[in-house]
Amino acid sequence: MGYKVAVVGATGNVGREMLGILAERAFPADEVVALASRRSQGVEVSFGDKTLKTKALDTYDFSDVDLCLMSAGGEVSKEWSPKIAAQGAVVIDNSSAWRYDPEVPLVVPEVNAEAVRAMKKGIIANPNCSTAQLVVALKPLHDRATIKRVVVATYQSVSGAGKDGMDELDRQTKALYSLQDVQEKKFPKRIAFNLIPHIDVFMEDGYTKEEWKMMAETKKILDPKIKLTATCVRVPVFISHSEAVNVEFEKPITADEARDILRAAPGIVVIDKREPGGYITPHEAAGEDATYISRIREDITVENGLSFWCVSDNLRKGAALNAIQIAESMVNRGLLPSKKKAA
Ligand code: 11C
Repeated sequence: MGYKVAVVGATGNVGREMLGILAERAFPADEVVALASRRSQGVEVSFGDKTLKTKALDTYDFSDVDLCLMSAGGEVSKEWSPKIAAQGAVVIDNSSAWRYDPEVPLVVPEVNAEAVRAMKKGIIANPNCSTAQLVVALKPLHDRATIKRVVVATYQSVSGAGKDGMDELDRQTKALYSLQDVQEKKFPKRIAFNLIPHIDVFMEDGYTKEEWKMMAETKKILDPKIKLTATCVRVPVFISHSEAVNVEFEKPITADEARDILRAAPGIVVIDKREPGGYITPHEAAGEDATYISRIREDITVENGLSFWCVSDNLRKGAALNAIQIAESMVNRGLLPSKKKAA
């Protein structure tokens, strides 16, 4: 007997991806329901080879739902996650609403799957997409050589900003090719044939919130002692975030050792030939599950340092896939109760 699963935000980029991945990985669900705001009620979404009609979140009865995958933004999550959890469903939330709450585990299964056991509110948080792929890459290196400091520059695709972000890159690119005026709506500057060193709001210290999230979330998921500084940049790529990562370790580690460790680590594919094309690009990572690592080399300016390139599909490992992997890891550990089974 399987689970009843609700996907909230089912018409968005990540919600659609969640439905696709639930079907693709044959998650043990007897029933999957697609939910969204009243505005999207009746919109049809794909679930494997089936089509689901989206129902309205605010009138839905969650009393027989076991698992709720939320991807409807922070405000909706703040209001609805506690209400849904109070009806006995485990909520895995993709927004930033609960990530920094000490009673809410923030989980990337390859790194801290056991953290789900500390769930107190019935809510588990999924990290920001740029953090998820980074901690998958850092974890096995940290276990081996203990990370002191990370310096990361991101190259983040427009799908991180939702469907509106993708539409804006598409619209501006077409406008430029047909010699029309380019209009900026979603992003503060032109994104087509350009890049923007600003994601999310500015904070008082000059970092952006996206940069702050990478620091705070890496500490919570991996190790609070790790120092991290980030520069987050939006680039004219539709899907997959890329990161140039520099790491300083306490203990010595060579590039060859790091390559072997990363090759053996869960969720990682190393593509690292020191020749033209011997590395991964965002275009190739789109639609894939892995976190790809390339360009692994020793940093010649510090004693124990490495630099590498890290790419992953932000809608999959950075969001929908990670949420479903959390649920799967709970199922495998007997930590996701089924209401039907209990009845
Ligand atoms: C972006 N990383 O690329 C963001 C999107 O906190 O879940 C995800 C924001 C978040 O714009």
